[in-house]
Amino acid sequence: MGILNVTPDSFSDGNTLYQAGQPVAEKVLRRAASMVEEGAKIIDIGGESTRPGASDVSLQEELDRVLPALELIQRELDVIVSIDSSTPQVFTEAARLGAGMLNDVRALGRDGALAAAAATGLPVCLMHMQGNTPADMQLAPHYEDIIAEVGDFLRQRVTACEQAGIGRDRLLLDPGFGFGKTLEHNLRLLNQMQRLQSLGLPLLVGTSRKTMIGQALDRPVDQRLAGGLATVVMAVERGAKIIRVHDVAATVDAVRMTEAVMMETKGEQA
Ligand code: 9MG
Repeated sequence: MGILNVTPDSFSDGNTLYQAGQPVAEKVLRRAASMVEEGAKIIDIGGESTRPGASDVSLQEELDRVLPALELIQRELDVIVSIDSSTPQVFTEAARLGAGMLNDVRALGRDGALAAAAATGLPVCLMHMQGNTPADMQLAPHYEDIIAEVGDFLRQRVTACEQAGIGRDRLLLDPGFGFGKTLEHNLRLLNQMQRLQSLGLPLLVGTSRKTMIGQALDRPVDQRLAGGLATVVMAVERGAKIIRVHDVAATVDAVRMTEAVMMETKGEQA
């Protein structure tokens, strides 16, 4: 899954895709096309910054950022478009324009989100975040057993989805690296992520260029690729099925190599 941020304040890839209140069409298309060429099967378009401390975006602004980019990519490229949003009206409009998936860092927790997502008929990724919003999530994250607590939260959200008419066959789960978690929490979460496989749903993971890599290696955001690839290898080995990244080509190689080694082990046992 390649990341396409159409926000003025993306923490990791600058603001090059968005100027003067609207996505810059040629840049959006060029970035999306190059990620597809490099092997991305899904493009995740986001119009709300979810970095720690980011402020809210209005509904109209989010629609103005996301929908033109979605329409353009739908028209020009053969790829599944995921919509990174927590906003019911964005779900509805994006589904109408042909989006293939919803990716919600608030796990459909906003008012009306469960019903709106259910009505789209689309697959949904439910992500764990401690704290209610990106604005407050890093204030004082605390866990007794992070894997158990992330697992409990995701299990509850799956139940809420099922009650709202979103079947398990439409759900993916994400432990939410960096969302209400310290470095130690993120390291423990990655180290023991295989325990989340017991939830019985596909796992999606996003660590690309995140602060956890910067903190562990003391690297600025533009020097986190090697650290990020290490986390990708570990996540795939622990059961991740979709990896959300900025650097698609390098990640595809890392995933393919990891899978080649994993398949060899399976062959030996057969
Ligand atoms: C939007 N967004 C930013 N980070 C993310 C992550 O780790 N997972 C998912 N699903 N979405 C994310």
